[in-house]
Amino acid sequence: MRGKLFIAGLLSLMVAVPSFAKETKALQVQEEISKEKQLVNKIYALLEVDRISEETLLKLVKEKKITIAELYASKDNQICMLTNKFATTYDSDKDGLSDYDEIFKYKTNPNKADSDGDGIIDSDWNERKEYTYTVNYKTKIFNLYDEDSLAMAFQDGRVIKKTDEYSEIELIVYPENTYYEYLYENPNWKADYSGMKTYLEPTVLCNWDNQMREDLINELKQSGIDPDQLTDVELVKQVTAWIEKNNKRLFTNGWDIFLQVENGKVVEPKDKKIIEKMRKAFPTESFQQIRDSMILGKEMYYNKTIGECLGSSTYYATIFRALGIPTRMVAMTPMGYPRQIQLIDKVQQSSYRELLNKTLSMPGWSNHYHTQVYIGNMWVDVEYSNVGNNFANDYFAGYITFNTFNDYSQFAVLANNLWYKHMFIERNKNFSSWIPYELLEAYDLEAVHSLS
Ligand SMILES: [Ca+2]
Ligand SMILES: [Ca+2]
Ligand SMILES: [Ca+2]
Repeated sequence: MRGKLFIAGLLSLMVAVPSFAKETKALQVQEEISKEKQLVNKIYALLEVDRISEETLLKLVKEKKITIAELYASKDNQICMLTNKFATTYDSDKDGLSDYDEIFKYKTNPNKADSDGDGIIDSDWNERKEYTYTVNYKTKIFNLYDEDSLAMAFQDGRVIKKTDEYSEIELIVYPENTYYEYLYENPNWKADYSGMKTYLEPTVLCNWDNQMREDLINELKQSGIDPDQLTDVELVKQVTAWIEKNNKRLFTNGWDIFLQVENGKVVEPKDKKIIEKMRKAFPTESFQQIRDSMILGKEMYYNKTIGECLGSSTYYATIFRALGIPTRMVAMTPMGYPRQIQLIDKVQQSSYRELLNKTLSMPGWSNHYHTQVYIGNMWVDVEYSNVGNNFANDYFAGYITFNTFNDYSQFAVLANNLWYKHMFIERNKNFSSWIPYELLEAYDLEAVHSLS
């Protein structure tokens, strides 16, 4: 698929008015294509069997006949898609960083445990920052995070202090990562992912059923989207665009973050402040109407409405799980708030500082939810119809990814206990404002080496 794109690009260059620069560029493109082709040929020549598979590729890597970096450099959809299955956990040089992360996130050498030869291993917290630009910060948050979720495509995180009431965490953001530069497509996704039941089965909020699945597939087919004919990547791209086009997004005033679940059902809020928030957005509707238009996935689907970020991620998860694409939800929070803006003066790169300025300037308390879908044999962030979003962009730069969950009802308990209490009942003295997060320090670092 990529090969074809490259050839199309080359043809358009060749018919254009010839100039030295264009010829040079065309030559480079041609060289790249032949390098990719040579790698594909090399990989197939090394195979002892006819069929290429995860196992045959991994065997070649283990026998050191080929490297994972070379497998990706082939840019061949099938080879790369199968490589995704093991490269995110396989560590060729045993330095504690996966090959995938070294190639696409840290830009260190995936085949050398100590890339710069200074005696310190690549996985060292500071050493891993030497081959790419990073933004570093320390933030104080409530204990709503999951430590494993702090390491994401564009971020690393570690807890530096934990008390019963709050934690201080240290984050490294890698804005120049190329994690999702190419999304490799799995045509056999339905069978391959069917075992990932945790991320497919209906939950309290993502409450799809067989009838809904049938109706959804019929409706998609009428719009020219046939899930049986598309790869996982194509399906997600087309369905996200379809969702955004066909649903009315509702303003929630943030009451949904504090939703209450009893015996597996979303119940009417009893708290005055939450009712007040809810009524500001929906002055006359019944609770059932409100719940069905912005909280529950199946009901949103039939009502053709969608909530804000939380309702949207629930909706996306409901739709994709019904179709057989494993989906999970992700929670983010800003690193600080407007009165802390002077703390980002230490970020030297002006373009990134401006991005952080936008995040921190947003008044009041803020948070964000999005989804991750399993496509091309890996978890990929989806922000509305932006498939493969890296979040180091002009809106989410400075947001911390801190938790991943299967259904918001699991997380709502924590939100009610910790956030709500601090914001509305009794302020926790460890925080200097009613906002439940606080920036402590921020600075950036340029790469000191480059892999050439
Ligand atoms: Ca490694
Ligand atoms: Ca390494
Ligand atoms: Ca080193």
